[in-house]
Amino acid sequence: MLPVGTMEDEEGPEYGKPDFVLLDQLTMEDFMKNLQLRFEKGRIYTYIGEVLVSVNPYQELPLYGPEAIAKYQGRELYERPPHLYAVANAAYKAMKRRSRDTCIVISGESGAGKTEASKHIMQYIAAVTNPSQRAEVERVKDVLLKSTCVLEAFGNARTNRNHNSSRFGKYMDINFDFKGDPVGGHIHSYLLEKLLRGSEDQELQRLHLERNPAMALDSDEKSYQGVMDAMRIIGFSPEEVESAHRILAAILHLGNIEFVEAEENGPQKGGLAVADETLVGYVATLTATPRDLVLRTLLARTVASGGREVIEKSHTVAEASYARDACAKAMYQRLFEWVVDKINGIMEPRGRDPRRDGKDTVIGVLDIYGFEVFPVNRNFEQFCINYCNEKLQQLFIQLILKQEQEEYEREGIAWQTIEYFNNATIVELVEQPRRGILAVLDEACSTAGPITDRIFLQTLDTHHRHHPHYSSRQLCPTDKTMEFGRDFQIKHYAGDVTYSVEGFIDKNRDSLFQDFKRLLYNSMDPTLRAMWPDGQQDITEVTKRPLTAGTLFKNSMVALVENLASKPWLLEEPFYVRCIKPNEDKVAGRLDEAHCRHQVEYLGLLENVRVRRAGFASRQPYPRFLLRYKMTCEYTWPNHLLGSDREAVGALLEQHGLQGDVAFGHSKLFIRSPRTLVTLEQSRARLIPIIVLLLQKAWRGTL
Ligand code: AD9
Ligand code: MG
Repeated sequence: MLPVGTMEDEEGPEYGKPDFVLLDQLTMEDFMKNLQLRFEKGRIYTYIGEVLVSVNPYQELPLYGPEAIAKYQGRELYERPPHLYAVANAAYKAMKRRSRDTCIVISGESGAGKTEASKHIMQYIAAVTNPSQRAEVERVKDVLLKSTCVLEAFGNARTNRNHNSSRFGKYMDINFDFKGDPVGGHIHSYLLEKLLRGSEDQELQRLHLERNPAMALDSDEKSYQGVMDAMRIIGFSPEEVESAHRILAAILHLGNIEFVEAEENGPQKGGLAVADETLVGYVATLTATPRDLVLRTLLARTVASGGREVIEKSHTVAEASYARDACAKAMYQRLFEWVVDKINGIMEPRGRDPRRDGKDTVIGVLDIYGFEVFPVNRNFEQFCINYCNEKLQQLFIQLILKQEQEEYEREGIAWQTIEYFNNATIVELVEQPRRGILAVLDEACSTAGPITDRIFLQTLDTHHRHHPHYSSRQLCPTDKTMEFGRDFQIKHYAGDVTYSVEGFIDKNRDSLFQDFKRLLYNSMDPTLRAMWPDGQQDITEVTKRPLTAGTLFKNSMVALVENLASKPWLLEEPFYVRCIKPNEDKVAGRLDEAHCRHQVEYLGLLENVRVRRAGFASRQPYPRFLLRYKMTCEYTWPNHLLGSDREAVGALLEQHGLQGDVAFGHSKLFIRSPRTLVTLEQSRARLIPIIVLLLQKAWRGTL
């Protein structure tokens, strides 16, 4: 267990360096030593400039709560020991100061503490806003906090890497008014795995829906009830909560339905039958649909056979099982999306008029599923998760390593280039048009006639036989970790992962027969019906082939990264939390050196420190710098008479004795250490009350 440090503790030398930038020497050994030392003393947070490195303690530490929050409120980043609250506070202040959108990106592998971090950030923001207790703002804050619990109930699962693993990515925008109070929010969700599948009993237990046909609808289980209560408090109507409950139960019973070949001389005359028809009855009741229609939809599908003629085609046992699973998954997905939409509706900023209220600004918090390497179960969803992490790593590289260095060059600042591994080539391998893995997969899915996973794999092999990050048993016959004709491997930035292609095509195609959609659209339950607008379509209507799961996922990732990259924090203040998982066993207080070293390596943290050390904590265009600090210098207040803004900035810094800590770019000032900014900020803070007083006097004098 870790010693329990208190917030009072100063950052003395015995706690190591609070910022890796301050290390005397920068080797992997020094980095790890500092990380370890701090961790052992209960200091799980350390900066790299404004990037926060966080190690999951796997135990409750007294670092959070109102008292701790008060210590960070309104402070500068470096005034207190490193903390998530400091980052939340810095992002919040940056947004208020500039009236511009900002964003906090939380990354790290599965179980590293991303979701917990995002909750602490939300708690901080909720605690420091709305001092005047406006009812509407209180309502929004309440929904923001409570929605997490509801979304987790629907969207998290127990994996062997994390007992509360996010199976959906979440990008949450919080809207603030000009006072800096939250007035609304919006969640973008990236659901990945449709959880309730035949074998995943644990998921069902999580929702306390046991595989028991006699399951009572009014389950009295506490946490399940807690979720339903939270839904009501947030603003779901009792009917909606009831519907959600029924839909979950229906999905469960649906998943239990088994198919058998009917007896030759039975009523089905040798066709397909369900093993236990009571389950069909449950599903029908719970979905408010006709029982015989449910049965028919399970056993056969309608196909248009030219013109307007429609015929019914009986399933085989395998087809029926596949269709049943597809339906259960789709119902779950629609339910989840409906929950998210509903929360978004409730959090939508109300009655706001930009002319009267000014424009809202936004803080985005990104918490997405972390990189995963499992010994088994290396499936399509994991492939998507890991691709997502490649995209985010790419963004990090772009922002922190590449653009930063490019800007120094552009601004004419002397600079020694720092090498780093750029994962762009892996992102390409996955998403490149035509040859990329997703494109080849789509191609395989659109081919008429039987196409096997094996052919898909062969095509990949042909396209990528020379790719340095791609391999398969065919291409590398000696590598026994892969199986012939089944596996391929990607050398991800975070490690090698072997994927089995089994099921890739099915999961990507993700097709659900129109009959199910129609069945659910015709439900008497208005909530369920509303989830299936596409069930309205007639079978004879020419339908476009829906986008594949892989393409939908890729599009959402591209949109996400574009959205993040469009925020103005881009170069000025990237707020990043890099989470590290200390050991594989989820035990408190143990930091496995090799395990962490690997994460430090692939997260590019050492390179991050190097760029940071060689570089500058802050940069600002000259006019903006002057606007903020001109009152701290007699040559620049109220306006300077010097030749250029650049000269004026020079004079100002000289007066403070800070000229040694900066470099003058073509259009921007680069400030090396954050302390310089703190000094300037303090000087400004001292002067503002005096200036306000003077202005008030002057104003009265002229009256
Ligand atoms: V995944 O990619 O969604 O599978 P996360 O989100 O990175 O993963 P999560 O935040 O869920 O991980 O953390 C995993 C567990 O570590 C939590 O359930 C807590 O038990 C534990 N944890 C994480 N952070 C903290 C912390 N700051 N203090 C105490 C923590 N425990
Ligand atoms: Mg998570």
